[in-house]
Amino acid sequence: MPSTTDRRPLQVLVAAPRGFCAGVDRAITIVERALEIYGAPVYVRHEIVHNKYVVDALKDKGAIFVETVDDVPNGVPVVFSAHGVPKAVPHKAAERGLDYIDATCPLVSKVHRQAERQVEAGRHIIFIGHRGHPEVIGTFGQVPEGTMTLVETEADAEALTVDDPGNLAFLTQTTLSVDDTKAIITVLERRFPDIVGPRGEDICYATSNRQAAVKSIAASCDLMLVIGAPNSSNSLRLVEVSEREGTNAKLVQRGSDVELAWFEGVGTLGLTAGASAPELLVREVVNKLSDWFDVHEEIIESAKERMIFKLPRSLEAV
Ligand code: 0CM
Ligand code: SF4
Repeated sequence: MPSTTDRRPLQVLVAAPRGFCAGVDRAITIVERALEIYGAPVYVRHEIVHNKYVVDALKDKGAIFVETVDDVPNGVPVVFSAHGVPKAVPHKAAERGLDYIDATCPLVSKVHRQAERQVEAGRHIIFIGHRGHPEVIGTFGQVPEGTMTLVETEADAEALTVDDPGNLAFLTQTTLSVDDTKAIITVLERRFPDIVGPRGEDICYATSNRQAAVKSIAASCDLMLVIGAPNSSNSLRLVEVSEREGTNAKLVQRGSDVELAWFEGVGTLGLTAGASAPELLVREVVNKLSDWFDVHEEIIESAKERMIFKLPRSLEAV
């Protein structure tokens, strides 16, 4: 480690907003409250949010993570993750007589309700999202099979064929790239002028604010570090946003992932965190950088966030 006198300066522009959103905060609190109320173990279907540190911390408190309700023993409560679940999942839990608590982010649930409404209105839904992502699986699971078609790219939207072009609606995953989604919607609206959709899209406030914050600092940075997990859609989008602004970006899960070799020629570093990454990991990365550099931190705030989501009534009342 260089001594305090020979460390060279490193300017660190810390994006704001970054890190936890209201949906993640709520989902983690739900698991913690469930552990207090029921006692350990509490089962959680899928990572409550896509962050290993968060998941490991809850494991230490007595949470057990599984991918299917089939793996939850009788008589223990189960929490559904922030990303949402197909309708079949709570049905199955109810059939088994399990106590379940739904930690689906209210902004994801809003998309679920929109999907139901559009199908009730007789429209076929074009859903913009990433194949295989749990949120996409959950939203598809709100409507009967065959009533929703996935579109991932502009090319998909160009190639799409539909039976009834006058009776279409579009919806989106909450954690997409704002720019890519706009481009896909433009193609859909050009090809199917009668298509209806939400105002703008369903990308959530946290996703768009974090992307805007990265955009506002990227041009001033020689490198961007995004703290987040490789399976975190909103975190991956932050890497893309930075790279499209011409600034090389690296996704890191925590301080120990950061490599000194990345900093050759880097005078200004951008730093942000996905919606599922705790601030503690941002501090960990800054501390790691301080081992090598004389760090000058500056917070660049592009928006204020005051969103808070209520807990489910069953947990609030106890
Ligand atoms: O959807 P994504 O992969 O970005 O999930 P995450 O757990 O990283 O972030 C929070 C959420 C949701 C829904
Ligand atoms: Fe909800 Fe957006 Fe946070 Fe996902 S990223 S939990 S949709 S607020």
